Amino acid sequence: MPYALFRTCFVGTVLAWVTGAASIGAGAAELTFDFRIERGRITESAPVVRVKQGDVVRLRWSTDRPIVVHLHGYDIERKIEPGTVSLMEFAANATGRFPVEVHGSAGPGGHSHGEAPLVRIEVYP
Ligand SMILES: [Cu+2]
Repeated sequence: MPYALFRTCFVGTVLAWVTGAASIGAGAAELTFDFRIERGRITESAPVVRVKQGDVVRLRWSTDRPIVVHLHGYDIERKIEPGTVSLMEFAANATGRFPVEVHGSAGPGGHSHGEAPLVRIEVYP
């Protein structure tokens, strides 16, 4: 499955880069947010995560059923399984508003989305 292999390589690169940024840590905060997904929705209504550019952001996901979530812009995808916590970690170097969406099971590389994003990440300069 070439697409999956590409994903794995890409995520490995990003994580190594985040670790480097965190060790420099010039005033950047490290922020962790926990989200619980039930029936494909976040249990709170459309949360917005607001961070500053350069912050190291960790999103921790749990779910009541298998689901794939995708952080647009930063292009981080995670498959989340019930009974585990999946981590998305990134340095918020790009400013703007980035939706996290649920991916449909349209096969590798498929890109179908639900109606509204689960969460919006807002990165301010
Ligand atoms: Cu997507």
